[in-house]
Amino acid sequence: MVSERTTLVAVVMGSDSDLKVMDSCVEQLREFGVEATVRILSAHRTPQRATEFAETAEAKGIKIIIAAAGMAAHLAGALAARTTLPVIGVPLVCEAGLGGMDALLSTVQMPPGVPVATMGVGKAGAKNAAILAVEILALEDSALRRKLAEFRQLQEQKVREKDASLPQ
Ligand code: RP5
Repeated sequence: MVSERTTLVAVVMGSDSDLKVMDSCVEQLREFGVEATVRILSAHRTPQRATEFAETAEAKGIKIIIAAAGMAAHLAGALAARTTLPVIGVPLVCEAGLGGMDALLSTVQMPPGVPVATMGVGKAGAKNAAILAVEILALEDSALRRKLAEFRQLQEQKVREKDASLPQ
């Protein structure tokens, strides 16, 4: 993982307890050759640091922020309030929480004017956040567009192989 250097994507999470799920986001980005800045910042526990990060991200060259949190997951929305960079939210399941529904609603139900592109809960959402970030970057990067096409082909091939392996 990369901390605080010029990267196009930042992966921010509310706690180190989120790392075990968000590692799959960072790894998925890496599979496309995209290294991420990774930060632990909390909308509630480190509000000033989170604000400072959002307000300076664009000047540091970051193009997309992926923000993940559990419970009352206000991190993605709080960052989105302080930048016009696209923010992708990943709601996470937390043991002390309500099975992810708490984080999902806290992340997705943004008021009009401040969008957060909210993914599904947990690991699937973490991986999709990475893929969506790559799709956004690919709008201006033909090499990434080719990698996305290959990724889709490989994914299709795997399912076809599983289908073919079933007893007829
Ligand atoms: C959220 O609270 C974090 O994103 C995490 O999912 C949850 C619990 O945090 P810890 O108590 O494990 O630090 O802010």
